[in-house]
Amino acid sequence: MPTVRNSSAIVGAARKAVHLARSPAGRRPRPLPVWSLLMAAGIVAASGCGQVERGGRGFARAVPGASVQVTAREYGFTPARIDLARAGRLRFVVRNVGSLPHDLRLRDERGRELGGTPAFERGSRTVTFVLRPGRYTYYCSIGDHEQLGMRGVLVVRTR
Ligand SMILES: [Cu+2]
Repeated sequence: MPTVRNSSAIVGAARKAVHLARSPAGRRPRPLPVWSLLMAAGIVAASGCGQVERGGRGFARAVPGASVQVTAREYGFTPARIDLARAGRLRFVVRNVGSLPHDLRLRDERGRELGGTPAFERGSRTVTFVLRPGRYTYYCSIGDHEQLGMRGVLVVRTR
């Protein structure tokens, strides 16, 4: 977490310096290149106080015909794993709680695209799949979001 420590306030009577250090421009961290965000993500996730985390969390069980609520954010889906008891229909209700546009798309284990939601910025979108047994990946197709953690595993059981 970038913080501004104002040592000049302690050292001197330099009121002007204090003012400068406390100005909004001084406080606001500059935009970071992607590599440093990646590095920071690990630290932030460990300290548990950040908005940028890498990867999703949680696990959900569903039965055919059910809806599963999935939240999308930078950068992960929650739950990050879904278990469908057997083949059938599954509806994703995807809520974007992040600050960037996201989508949720699905591919099978051969990498075939099975569709998904459009990219959206606020609120929810739904998408329904009719699924055979197997292992699927749901992911965000925007930019490098998948590599940053927006990926989950859906397993459809045989029985
Ligand atoms: Cu995304």
